[in-house]
Amino acid sequence: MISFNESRYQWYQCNSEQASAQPGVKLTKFIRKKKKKTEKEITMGGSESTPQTKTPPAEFDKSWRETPWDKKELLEKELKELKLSDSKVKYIRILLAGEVGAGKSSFINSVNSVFQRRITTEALVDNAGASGISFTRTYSTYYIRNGQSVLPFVFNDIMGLESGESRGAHQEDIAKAVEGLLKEGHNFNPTASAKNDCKSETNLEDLTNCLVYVIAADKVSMMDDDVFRKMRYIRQKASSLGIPQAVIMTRVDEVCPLVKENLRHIYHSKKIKDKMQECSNSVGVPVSHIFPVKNYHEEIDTKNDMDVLILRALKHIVLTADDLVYRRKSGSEKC
Ligand SMILES: Nc1nc2c(ncn2[C@@H]2O[C@H](COP(=O)(O)OP(=O)(O)OP(=O)(O)O)[C@@H](O)[C@H]2O)c(=O)[nH]1
Ligand SMILES: [Mg+2]
Repeated sequence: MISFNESRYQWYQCNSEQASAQPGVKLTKFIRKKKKKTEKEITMGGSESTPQTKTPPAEFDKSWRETPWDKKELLEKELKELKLSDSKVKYIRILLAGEVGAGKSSFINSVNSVFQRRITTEALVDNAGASGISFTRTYSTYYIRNGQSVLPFVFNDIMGLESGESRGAHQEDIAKAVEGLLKEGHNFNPTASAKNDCKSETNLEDLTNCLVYVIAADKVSMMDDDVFRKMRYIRQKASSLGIPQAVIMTRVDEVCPLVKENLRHIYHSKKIKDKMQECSNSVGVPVSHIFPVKNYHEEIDTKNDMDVLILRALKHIVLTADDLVYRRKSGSEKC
């Protein structure tokens, strides 16, 4: 049996086509109109038997986070022209960690696709959810091309985390990667940590500047405690080194039909906000550092709204990472 709340949410979902054709102000009007009608039904004892209490709406009237939908070019320009705080640092290194099939490799491809303005698949992707075994097995650095040069930030893709001691990436290996001690090309072995593939000391180029947890919105509720325990272990390591952290919440299209129809509803969707809160509670990263995105996964051309969400997230990540570059530079100057 479905509850009144559920049936009402489904009702909104069913009407999402009508709403999605009219984002922004029109969406607000649409919700208000439907809300009035439903409230009237409640007071008149209309369509449902005798509900006594008002239920909160499934969508927010107003977008709760400003999003520069029409400023893609500006975001892109800011990132392309970014000057790092320390001229000795060539790249900001962004390490992606998360459960198997969360969309880590897809996020790297999506960022690259935004800048190339075409769909790219350098980091190989698989429908890992089906097998439950990580498709990415090697520790690799991905550069983002900008014409003949490369942009000043790179991504490190790693094997996904799984529950169980001898499954998925070893938490110690990821901790080593956070410290910049894991050798490029390391092949992850779930049953043994990477002692032989570790450097004894790190250099400026290899240090991680931002740790990004990639979490799938449609899977966060089902994630095993063991995976969160491993994430917290890595988080402790990163925090002890002062490394900033953020969450990329992928697969938003899989949890909210309104968002699937039109990405501009993302910060109107209560479901998406609930999922962001769930990520925050589970990993410990505040909601202000959580960015919902839809990765390129079935498209054949890039799209403005997908690009804007990806670039907005990336800008936050790169700028907080550059703060660390600045702190490290000022720290070494004082020594
Ligand atoms: N619908 C949807 N599917 C996505 C999204 N992001 C990734 N996927 C799909 O999710 C599956 C897993 O994506 P990957 O990028 O391989 O995930 P991963 O975290 O790199 O996985 P491992 O390397 O196996 O640990 C693929 O089938 C992707 O196409 C998204 O935003 N929306
Ligand atoms: Mg992968």
